Amino acid sequence: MKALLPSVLLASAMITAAHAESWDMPMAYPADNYHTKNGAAFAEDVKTCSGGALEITVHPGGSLFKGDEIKRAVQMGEAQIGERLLSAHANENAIFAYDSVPFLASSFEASDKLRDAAKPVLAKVLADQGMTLLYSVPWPAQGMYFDKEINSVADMKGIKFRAYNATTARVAELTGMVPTQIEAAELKQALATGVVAAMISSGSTGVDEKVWEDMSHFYDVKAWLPRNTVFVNTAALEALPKEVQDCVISAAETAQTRGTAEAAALADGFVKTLGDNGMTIGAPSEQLAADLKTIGDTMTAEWLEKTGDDGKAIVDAYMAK
Ligand code: PCA
Repeated sequence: MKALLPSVLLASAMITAAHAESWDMPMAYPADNYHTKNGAAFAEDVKTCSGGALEITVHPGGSLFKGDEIKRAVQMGEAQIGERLLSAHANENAIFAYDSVPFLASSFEASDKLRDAAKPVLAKVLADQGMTLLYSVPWPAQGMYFDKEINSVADMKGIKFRAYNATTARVAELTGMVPTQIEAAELKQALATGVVAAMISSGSTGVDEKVWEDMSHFYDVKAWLPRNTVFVNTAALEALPKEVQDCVISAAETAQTRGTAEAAALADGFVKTLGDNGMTIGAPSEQLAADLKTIGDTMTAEWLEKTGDDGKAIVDAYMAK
């Protein structure tokens, strides 16, 4: 009888392996971006803590679903889990732009507080769409890129501007620029062909896309820190054994901490790399800073108006932290 035991164990291990779940995790940014590497590390952690019962395959660079398709794909269960810049879906629900309210939270520390303040509302909005919020990681503070010196909003008139969400498109409108929404995966091409000549983004994306080949000036205005958010189809999560669900949740917590630390550690180096490659790096002129502050105030009021009680709850909870 005793001798049978190991083979029984072996058989049950084989059954587990045979029933290993495979999930696809579409991501929109390049494989060597820290968000994507963090997602890959999360997938590794899940494999380990689930004892191989759940394998997550990361698909970087919009290769499985393009950035603007990822949220819907997860909602529909075409992918079980995914990462998305949720603020790009603010036209559907302005709450998704909580991380892009100009000058509300413009340091990593403030951004973490805002994330925690927004968590209950954001989790509910996603839950109502059949998705579970797992973790989010900030981009470094957003600066403005141009192909010439800019000292005021008046200097921006007519510039073709790459937007990545409704907030950036609104900045363009309020500054007299002409916005076109373009995913990071298509950004290089759009710059090279002159479709756009300016944008708001972090040093991270500037370095990923070697934007010094097409733009010359970076103004570190620290407008906000947008986030990439990882969420899972709730039915897919709940179909897992309880211990595997717990493993996903705890690996997500680890990923959020690791990714946030990584973003903070890398931020200054990205801006330095822009300079090393010939870009002029500067703080905005007094006039430009004042102009942007006025625009920021307008946009904050617009966001609060659109989001009503939910937006107010987020800002109140944030201010109380
Ligand atoms: N990079 C992303 C979003 C914000 C950022 O810093 C992008 O430009 O698409």
